[in-house]
Amino acid sequence: MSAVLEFPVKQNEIISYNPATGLELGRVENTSEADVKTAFENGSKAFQAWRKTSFAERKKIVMKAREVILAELDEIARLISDESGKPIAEALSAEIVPVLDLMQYFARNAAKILKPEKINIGQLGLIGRSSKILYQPLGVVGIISPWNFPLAIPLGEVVMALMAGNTVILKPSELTPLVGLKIGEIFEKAGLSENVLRILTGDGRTGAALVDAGVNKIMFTGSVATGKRIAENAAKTLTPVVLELGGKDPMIIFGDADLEIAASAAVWGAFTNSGQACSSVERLYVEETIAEEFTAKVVEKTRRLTHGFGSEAATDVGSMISENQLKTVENHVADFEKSGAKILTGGKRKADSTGAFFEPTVISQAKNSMRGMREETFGPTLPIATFKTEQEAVELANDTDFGLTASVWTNDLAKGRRVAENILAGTVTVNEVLYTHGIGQTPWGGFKQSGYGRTHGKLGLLELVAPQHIHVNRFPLIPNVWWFGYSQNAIDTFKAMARHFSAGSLVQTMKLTPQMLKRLKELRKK
Ligand code: TXE
Repeated sequence: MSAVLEFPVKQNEIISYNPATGLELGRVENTSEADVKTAFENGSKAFQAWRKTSFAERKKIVMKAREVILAELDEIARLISDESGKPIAEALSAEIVPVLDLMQYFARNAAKILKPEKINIGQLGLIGRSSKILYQPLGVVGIISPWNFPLAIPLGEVVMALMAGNTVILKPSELTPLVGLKIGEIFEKAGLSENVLRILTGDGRTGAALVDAGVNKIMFTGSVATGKRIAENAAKTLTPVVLELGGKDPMIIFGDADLEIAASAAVWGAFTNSGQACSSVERLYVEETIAEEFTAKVVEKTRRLTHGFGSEAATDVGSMISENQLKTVENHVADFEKSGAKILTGGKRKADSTGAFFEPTVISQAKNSMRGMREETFGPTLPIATFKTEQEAVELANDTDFGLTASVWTNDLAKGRRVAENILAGTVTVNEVLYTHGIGQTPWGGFKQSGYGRTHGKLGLLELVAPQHIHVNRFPLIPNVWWFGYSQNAIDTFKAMARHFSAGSLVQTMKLTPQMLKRLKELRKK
């Protein structure tokens, strides 16, 4: 790893390393504030033409981009693996497969989801008024993305923003800039002009400049601390933001669950992507009666995992993203030990490794008071605690500042649903774990410190448009009864309206007719 730490970094360039080997993969620009501003101006100009394109034209480009990805499948999977450390298998299963599905879904369905919508305005509709909502594109959308899913997270958001008629500036993580640039290349090959989608590589300063540039929306995925900073800066220009800020996601295992399946799910949910997923299992609560049997299965399955280079086909768990990230995991594990928890397997950096490899680690006797049960670890640890009752399980799960996802395991689906509805998290799965970011059709986002706003699904697409209400009076021949010319008669009319018109019933409204006619006669004289 010394190459990573000792290499001289120039201010205006960023070096991308393979975290498994410490070797340099390439160098990219650390984009300056001035260049961010220019990119924003170009994006704003390009928006004027892009907003007028039809859904069919946008769909054609997105579907072409899918073909480019499919044609370069191996190369793209390898690049993701090299730059992030994750196994090639996961670059395919957790990034490329779901994002290809998201692309076809929004390419085919954005027009339907964003179709102008007529609103039932009740009694006013009977007197010639009509209302509808148009979903207007916002302008330039700024996407600031992390390194843990360097393709799927930004590409999904890029596609949704483009389909909604926006132009986009994407600032990928400084740890995975080459995958970010690849997204630009894919769309360039699909025939999209550079100013409709611009990739600006850079570090946090480039991200901050994008927030300040005047973009019309920021879509951010990353840490709570950076999310708060972005929200604060965006407030100065009233730039709306969507914040996806990670989690401390609980998994609850009831005694009636299939223990073999639940144990496999826990191991995958905690260690896939080396535990660096915002919906990773970060806390596991198992019913006391089965805790011993379940934990033994988890430990056995964890010991069978192949830990190594992501480039090798049989690797289950690859390297972490960086030395910094690994240190957080080391600190949390040390704190677990110090506070009385037991390390059952793993617990240390992989011996003789060239990169940021931390062994998949199972911990028992964890308590909610411990640091590793409260702060996001974002690494390959699975701390296990026990509970006695359903109520206690819910209380333990909700005892956190975060609320991104949670999972409940039981063969009693009524109990599963009941518990799910009592957990404060944006997504709760029953007998499933972690993977729903991969369902592009469903909303993604959190409660509490996990952020606000949604990505994915209809709700995510609606974040990328401005709802515009168009109201029309088709018979502008008579004045409205509530216009000027107030009098006792007007007041009597408004009282009658309060009683009858506002009741939301046609029969009630009809009772108003004589009073209305009296008021209209009065208005005609004024
Ligand atoms: O995140 P940052 P980091 C969590 C996880 C991890 C921690 C730190 O716990 O350990 O965050 O990771 C850009 N204005 N998650 O340091 O700093 C930055 O360049 C504008 C959870 O990587 O939040 C990068 O593109 N932008 C998570 C992006 O923000 C700024 C995924 C994320 O970086 C900026 C990743 C600024 N002032 C980490 N400063 C999830 N929700 O899935 C930085 N950036």
